Amino acid sequence: MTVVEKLTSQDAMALENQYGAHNYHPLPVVLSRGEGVFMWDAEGKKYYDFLSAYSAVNQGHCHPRIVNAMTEQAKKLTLTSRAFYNDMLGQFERYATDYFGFDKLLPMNTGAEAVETAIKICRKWAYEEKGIPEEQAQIIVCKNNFHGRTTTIISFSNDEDARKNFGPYTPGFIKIEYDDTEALEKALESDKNIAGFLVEPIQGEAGVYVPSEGYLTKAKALCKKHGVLFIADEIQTGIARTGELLAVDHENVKPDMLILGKAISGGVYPVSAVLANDAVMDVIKPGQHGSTFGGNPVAAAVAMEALEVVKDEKLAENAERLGQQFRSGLNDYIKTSKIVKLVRGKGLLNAIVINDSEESETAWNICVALKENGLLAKPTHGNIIRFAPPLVINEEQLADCVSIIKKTLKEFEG
Ligand code: IF1
Repeated sequence: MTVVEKLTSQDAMALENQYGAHNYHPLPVVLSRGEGVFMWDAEGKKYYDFLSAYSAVNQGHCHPRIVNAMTEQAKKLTLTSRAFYNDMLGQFERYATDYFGFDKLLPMNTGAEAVETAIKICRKWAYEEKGIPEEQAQIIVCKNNFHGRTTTIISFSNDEDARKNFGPYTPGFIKIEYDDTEALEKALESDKNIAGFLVEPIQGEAGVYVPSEGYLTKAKALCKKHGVLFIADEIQTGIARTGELLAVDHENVKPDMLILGKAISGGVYPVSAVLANDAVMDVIKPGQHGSTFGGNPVAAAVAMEALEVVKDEKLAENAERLGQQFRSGLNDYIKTSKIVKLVRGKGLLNAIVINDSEESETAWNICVALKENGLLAKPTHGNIIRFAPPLVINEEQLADCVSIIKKTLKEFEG
């Protein structure tokens, strides 16, 4: 007997409120179906998805090829653990290392797990290859970073909501200003125990901060000069989101370690990975790292198909072209707007900044009104609204969404 029942939106929200931890404050909408750029709520109302599960659904909701890859593999073999080999993981590792241009891949499940994995590899490399004294490794991170929610990762966050009362915190991190190569150079010169520099090529959660042209190039060069690993967290900016396969590709920068998650599986299944060349990845020996589900056959099948879809459907090119169309449409509106200060972003990772204080409810209220008008988005910090539709969106749908956004913003122009 199935325990799943058809719920009204009200019932579904009441159940979550009563039986679920209150670790989120969702927009008051209950979704029950997704297809491509659309989602439908429990009453059948249709919405454009302009969040894409924070860029995990780049290939569009329930992409038939990716869902099929999952269901076919799930009928054969779902999980072996890494105590034994399986016939899918090696194929995924070969496929993905060729796809992104690295020697090796370490498979995990969530983004935070992959970030933690990269931190562990970086530290181990520092002790065993660079000769930094044990327990002394330092990793440089940027202020206003978002790399996940584990205890170590929030240890180097400066977002009080993310870190307050979760101590004691993991040491070994140095915070510098984002998009500031002088600050990076100063930190690299100030401490001989620097192991790595962990950075988001665009700071997503902070409010889609696109760094200056050349920042990544200069940062990589400084890391190379000081024998420090350049670690790119492309969990949100990767997989074609910003108009290139990776955000670092806009500057042709090759990280020493690449961290992927979210859309590597098209949002169908939790898959994440760290990629690096042998000189770095080979510091990890049997028994030193792993996870129950990391590298499972379903994850392997799903990720290969999800990445193949990105290429076949030219999603990076689509994101580049439609991102230009989106920003031009919004910039046209901003010329005469009192409430929207600017639009910024790359590809189809964009955000508008509302001309109000961080504490104001305006951005939230605009998102509630957008929902009423059939488009789902959510504010990041306070007065910034992120717009990130699935990359399969077409010109006509994008134009329709720009009209919805303009129409809704007009309701708040006073
Ligand atoms: C939530 C934010 C985005 C990420 C980057 C690592 C991770 C994320 C650059 C960790 C995850 C998610 C987490 C999700 C909401 C979303 C988010 F608002 F939290 F900050 F996208 F900006 N690196 N970001 O963006 O990956 O462990 O979640 O798989 O926590 O609600 P994860």
